[in-house]
Amino acid sequence: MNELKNKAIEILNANWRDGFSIPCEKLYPFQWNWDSGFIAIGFAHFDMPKAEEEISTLLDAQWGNGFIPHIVFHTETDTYFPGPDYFCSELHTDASKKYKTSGITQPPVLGFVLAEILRISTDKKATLKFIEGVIDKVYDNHNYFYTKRDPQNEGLVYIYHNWESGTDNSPMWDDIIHNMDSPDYEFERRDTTHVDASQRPSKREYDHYLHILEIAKEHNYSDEKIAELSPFLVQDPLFNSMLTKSNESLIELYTLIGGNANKIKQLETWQEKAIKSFNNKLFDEELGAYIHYDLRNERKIKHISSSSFTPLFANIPSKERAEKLVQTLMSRFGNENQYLCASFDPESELYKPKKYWRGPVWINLNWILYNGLVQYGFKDISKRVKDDTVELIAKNGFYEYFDARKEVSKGGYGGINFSWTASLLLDLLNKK
Ligand code: 2M8
Repeated sequence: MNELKNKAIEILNANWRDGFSIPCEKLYPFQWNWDSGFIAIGFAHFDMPKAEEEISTLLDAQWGNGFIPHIVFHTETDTYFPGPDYFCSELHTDASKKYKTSGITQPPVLGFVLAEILRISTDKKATLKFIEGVIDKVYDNHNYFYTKRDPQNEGLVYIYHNWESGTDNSPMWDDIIHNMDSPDYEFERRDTTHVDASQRPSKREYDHYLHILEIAKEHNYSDEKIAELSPFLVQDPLFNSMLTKSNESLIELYTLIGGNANKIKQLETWQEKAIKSFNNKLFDEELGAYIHYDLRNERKIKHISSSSFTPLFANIPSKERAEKLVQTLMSRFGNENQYLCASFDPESELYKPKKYWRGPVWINLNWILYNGLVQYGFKDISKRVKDDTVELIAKNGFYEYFDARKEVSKGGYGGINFSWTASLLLDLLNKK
């Protein structure tokens, strides 16, 4: 175990740049939003100043309206597409003046990341002081989501791009994406020069991804116009679980800090509405799981993925519903020949065990699942998620994603020495 821990620390140190971390060499050369949150949790175990700097640097790129971009382009390099010249964040009047950024966001993890680093900290007073200095920015981000991304005032926010979900090419998006009449754009991909193209999204899929961005750019990233016109408008249970968990953490942290009654009240109002709508709208009795909702076409997306179980982490289901959810998890994903947890339903014909978010196991989703299961008292299954996670990494290395099939001997794919794989393994190994 110590060997694995040391390797994880070595990777995090190697991926550290001046004030932030890259997800991994070559493939992802900038700072990514939710990666940074997960990375900070790892650093908190051995280098708290870096954990704090990671978070501060990301928040430094926050836009005037509270929006936090999914990529901060700190350095000049043309090894990633789409880069700063494609995104043109300056089109939005509130965009960061200090950094070039993307114009889409990612799952809002920072609220619970602050609570996690406080849990890990051996100097709670100092860490709470740091949190006091940044917490309002995270609150402003939540305020952005609830005021700009919830057109029907439901307590559930939408994402307008599959890259905002973090689960980029999940089969969840297939119907929406393939019904789009996107142009055949000319552009030079960089990802497929770094990793096996068969594990990454196709050229046609990238056309669709760019098409959604073209519409947003045409309207200077206006939230109102995007809500009106974007062909992709989805309420995602993973994204909303991260926001809901972060609400819970912000309430806890503001209470510890003291003197923020109005903000706590507002967070409680958002939280109450979110949990209610989550359970009324996003739980599908027939599937026995939380689902994605296509807000543009007003219809449920009837598939199950690892995202379907993330509401456990945000304390959304009742005890009874949690039982049902876990039964679904184990009957579909928990076969003895499979590691937990495939990113897409292994029983679906759309499942692809080697292809990015269409099947492989991802360590950040396992970490979320593990913590959710622990919260609800599912001891044996949470232990299995942890053991499977450790085994996958010990057997294959610190990859970006992993084959869920146990019979595959070399099952690590995508980028190598991947930051959140290292960081979250470190956290899991340090947990009782
Ligand atoms: C992947 O996404 C980026 C776009 O944001 C890409 O494919 O180029 C996803 O796995 C995403 O969740 C992750 O944050 C990012 C960096 O690790 O890579």
